[in-house]
Amino acid sequence: MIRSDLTETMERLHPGLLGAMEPALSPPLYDRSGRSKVVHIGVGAFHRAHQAFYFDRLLRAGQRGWTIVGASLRTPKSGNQLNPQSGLYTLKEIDGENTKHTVIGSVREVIDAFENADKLIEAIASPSTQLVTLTITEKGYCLDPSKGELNLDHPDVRRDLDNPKHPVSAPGFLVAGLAKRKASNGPGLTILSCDNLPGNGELTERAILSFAEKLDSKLVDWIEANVSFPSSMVDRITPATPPAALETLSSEFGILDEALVETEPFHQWVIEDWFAGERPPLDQVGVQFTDNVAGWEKAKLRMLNGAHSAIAYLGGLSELNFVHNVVNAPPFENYINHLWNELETTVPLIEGFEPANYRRDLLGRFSNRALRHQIYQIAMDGSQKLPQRLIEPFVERLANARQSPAIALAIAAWMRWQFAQTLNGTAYEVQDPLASELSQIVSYPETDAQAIVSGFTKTAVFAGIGQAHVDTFVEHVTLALKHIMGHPAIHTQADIAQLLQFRF
Ligand code: CS2
Repeated sequence: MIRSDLTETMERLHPGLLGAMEPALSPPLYDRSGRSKVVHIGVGAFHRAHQAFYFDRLLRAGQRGWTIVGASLRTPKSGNQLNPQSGLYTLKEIDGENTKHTVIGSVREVIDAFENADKLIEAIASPSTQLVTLTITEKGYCLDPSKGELNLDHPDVRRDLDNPKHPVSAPGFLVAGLAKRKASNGPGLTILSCDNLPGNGELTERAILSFAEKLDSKLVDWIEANVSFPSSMVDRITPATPPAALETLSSEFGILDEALVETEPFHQWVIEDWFAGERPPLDQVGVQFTDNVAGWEKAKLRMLNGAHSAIAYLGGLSELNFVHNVVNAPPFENYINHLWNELETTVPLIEGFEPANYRRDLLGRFSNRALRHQIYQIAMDGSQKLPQRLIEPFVERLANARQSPAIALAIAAWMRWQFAQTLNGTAYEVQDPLASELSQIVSYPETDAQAIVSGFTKTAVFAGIGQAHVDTFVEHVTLALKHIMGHPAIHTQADIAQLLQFRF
């Protein structure tokens, strides 16, 4: 909540302030008018720190039209933050004492698609739209997480297939927009997923085509001929904005910005070079276009996100609360290095990717204490994240006769997380689309680690393991889960060291 005296006394950020704005806020002084070439679904903190930041750079470099019409599918929150500010917001890059402010101008407006579905469908169909970008989180694709295919039994998908003109899901909106674009003989379009899923372009394409197939085979042909789905690797650590950050900005600059986002200085975007619409010249502002994005995706999903999830569950069970607390605890630094030794063997060779430097930089990024990145935020939706981050590398190593105690410990920690109680007995809520199914598994007799692990392996989360490896998987993860379940409360660094001291 923002303090009410601020909302009453401070002037809300709006375009009229830009002309006289302090240079320290780097106001966007370019032309924001005209039709937008980009539609973006999911205008949360990550989009504002990443894609919208790159498009702002492009506009500052003099490229016209690459403004963004945003849309939110579920809640009016981002529209309420951004629309009264005509889409303007401050991006604050922070690391230690260093801070850099930029008022971003690339977002023009946010459509509340829950209330106004037609407006988003029209924006996708509009001939001026060249690119639709997505940050809808892993669960927004309505996939079966183990198969990577559209889950036709997903309640939102079923609802949208019965009601294709009034969708609620992202696949439903995309297909409705494409159907309208086809009906008006619109030009080609690029749909670019920016979520942390491997082969995110291919997954999106398959999901859209299988949705469209249920409605109209001619639409499938049109999509195949006119729409491209490049994969992309996106990276920038961006926590949810704490309310205190709004107060700091108000006291420093005298403006109220309800859409403020704090992020780290680092940013990276690698995009597969496959565009059906006009290609934004993002290479001018640091984006890498490539024919082979898969290697980069794997490297980032396993080394960064895999370590993030391990930090979240093991650190969460130890009540360390923030990522920087976890990596600054010496036993954890040691554990993360073991984890990376294991994960690194599953990352392909990529030109420009130096594992040793990448690991060093990651440790530096994780220890950014100014970011105050809550591990609870990373722990959310684990059922959608674990397969690509930790389970696949574990199984790939098993196939090469390699054991992975550090990965096993992280997977077991995720299972222990479903108990909804830390090792010290503090209760929390597990936020996950499968939370209720998962909570039934941990209500097995609590002492029976093997029954719990076997129960989990029967869920969709673990369906990718394959018959050949399931027994070894259960055996190894059971040992790790027993180790965690037998662990006493955490009071000291020595307790943490003991928790992380796990070998087969
Ligand atoms: C994190 C990511 O919340 C999570 O699951 O691992 O959001 C991570 O911070 C980003 O992928 C960094 O680019």
